[in-house]
Amino acid sequence: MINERTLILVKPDGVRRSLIGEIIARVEAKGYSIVAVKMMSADRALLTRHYAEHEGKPFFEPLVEFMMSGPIVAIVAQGNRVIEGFRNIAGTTDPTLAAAGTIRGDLARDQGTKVTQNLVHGSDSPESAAREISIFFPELV
Ligand code: IDP
Ligand code: MG
Repeated sequence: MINERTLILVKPDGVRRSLIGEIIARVEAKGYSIVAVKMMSADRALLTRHYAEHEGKPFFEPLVEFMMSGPIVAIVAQGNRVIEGFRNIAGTTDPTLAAAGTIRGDLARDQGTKVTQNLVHGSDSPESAAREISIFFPELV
């Protein structure tokens, strides 16, 4: 889909480390369009909706606590195959194993915490993207 959209989050570790610009720059340099940006503090209710698929997993509560530990930046990016493309430039979940050249591979490492701190979230399918964009940007839907 030419106008495919994805939800990107700069997680609290990315904001704390002043990597908002670096992360947005990588998305733009790849050629995707930024169509919405919002800095916000996510509450438990919003994060429980966003991470519904992970409820019950051992890292769920640490994940919610981490995501509430500071402001985040929610971004909608657009372009042909942006969902797959952003996941590729973000790198794999574990930053120790994420390939060099990716956001997680270049800029994150294992911090020894219960939840993996890996700077960014990116939607993993068209269904997830639509659901997640409606959670963070109800005004866009
Ligand atoms: P993703 O962000 O690469 O899509 P998911 O499996 O959707 O990875 O997990 C959501 C987030 O939960 C991850 O980005 C990471 O912060 C955290 N997480 C995932 N799996 C683990 C784990 O096994 N241990 C600790 N934290 C995890
Ligand atoms: Mg995921």
